[in-house]
Amino acid sequence: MSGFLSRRGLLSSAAAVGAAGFLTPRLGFGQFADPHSPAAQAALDTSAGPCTVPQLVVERRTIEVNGKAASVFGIAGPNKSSELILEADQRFLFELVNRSGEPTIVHWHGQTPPTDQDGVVETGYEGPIENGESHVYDFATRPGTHWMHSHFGLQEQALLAAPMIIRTAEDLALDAQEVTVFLHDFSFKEPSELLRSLTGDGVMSHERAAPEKVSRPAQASLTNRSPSNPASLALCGDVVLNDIDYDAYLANDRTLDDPLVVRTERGGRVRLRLINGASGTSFWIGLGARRGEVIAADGNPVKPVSGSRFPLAQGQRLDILLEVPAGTAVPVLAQREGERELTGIVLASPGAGVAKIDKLAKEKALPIDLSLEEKLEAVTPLAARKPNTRREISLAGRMKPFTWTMNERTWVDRKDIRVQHGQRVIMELRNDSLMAHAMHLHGHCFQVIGLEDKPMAGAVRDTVLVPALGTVTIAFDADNVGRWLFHCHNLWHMAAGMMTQLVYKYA
Ligand SMILES: [Cu+2]
Repeated sequence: MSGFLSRRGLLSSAAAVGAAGFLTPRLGFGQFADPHSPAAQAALDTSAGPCTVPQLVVERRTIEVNGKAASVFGIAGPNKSSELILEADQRFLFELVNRSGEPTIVHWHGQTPPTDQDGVVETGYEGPIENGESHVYDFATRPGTHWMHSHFGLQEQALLAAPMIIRTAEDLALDAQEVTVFLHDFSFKEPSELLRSLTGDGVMSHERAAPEKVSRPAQASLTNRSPSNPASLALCGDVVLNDIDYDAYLANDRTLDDPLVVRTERGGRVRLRLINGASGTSFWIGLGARRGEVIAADGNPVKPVSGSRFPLAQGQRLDILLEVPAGTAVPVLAQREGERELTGIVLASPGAGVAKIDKLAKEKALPIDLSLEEKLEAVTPLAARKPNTRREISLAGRMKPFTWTMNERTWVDRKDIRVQHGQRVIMELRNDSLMAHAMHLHGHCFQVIGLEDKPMAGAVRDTVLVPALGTVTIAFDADNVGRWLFHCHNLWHMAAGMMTQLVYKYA
């Protein structure tokens, strides 16, 4: 279990240091990869005095949605902002304090910390942080647009999530105004009630019979699948896009009734940091008549790809550079796949008028797809080497009963994916179901090396869309020893079993 000292642990050791209430956070040294880290050094320094580790506080807060008050979670940083921004040379050194009123744990999505600091309970290194207690985290960061969210129960649905931006010197040299757009889906219903609406009686589906696999059409017909190919959509006539009927879609906690309006600076050059923090919704990001350049996917630089409409699955991030001409306002809109609902923000040059934006697009959006993924190319690909092992992962499941599996097993019945330290691992993710899945591997970045039957040297990222009945192949190096979760980032699919564990020890 946890190697971290909880708040209670700190207090119970207070007598030993005789300074209850003003304790230097102490760390379990054996737990940290780098004993020379500032936290480890601070803990060694008995003259350090009052607590100097900054806090991230999980708490409840009230926002307004559709004119009504809504109680949600939040993560407040040292300056009370919910957006955490660190410079690339800063370690992630925080005391995560839980004042939410219930147990929680927070995962650092996009970071590759030592396995016992991943912010999950399922792998057994950490326990839940009880209300009023805390954990201290200390690890080297990975630059880019990332986020942090609860990995406990269904709290992510109630907005226990926030942006985490790690800025590099190159980012600052871009001389672009940075604008973070954090997307979410919102319901006034309790998350447990939403899950019950899917499972029927609230009984988790892993207690049910194994799900069926859908028989896949011939591979040849899959290669031509695209939204611009209507025949391909007919092929997937029974594809399901969305599990939950939400009440609203949020961008930075706001709807288009009262969107965030950002006044542009620096000649209108903007770097959007888009984060899909929604629990069950994939979006199309639209820039209207403007075009932008994708420069990073999941925080990892890609060769620029120009466009005006970009798919963004749950958990994924995109960095987009664009110009906002003087005298204009540019809405940055996110449309729910398969539906008309919109959310977003407005970039407006100084003095430009901002018109009211309809919350419904004129037409329903198509399913999100791999049209952007197939154009992405990593600036820093994986080093060329021969793979050591190749694994096939079947993604399957169905709506009734609501059951989702990896290799025909739910989380509780899982067979761990065991590899060896130092191996180059290839994974072929085959979606044998009629819903898309946004697959997220903890603790690693992988490179997309194949879409359907087409090899490629694609983006390096941590979350990839595997469309209904599609196949995506990824490669990664087993260079971060431990037990790591691998799951669908649709919260409902994860809750209904679609999660497994990657395991390896030091060679
Ligand atoms: Cu899924």
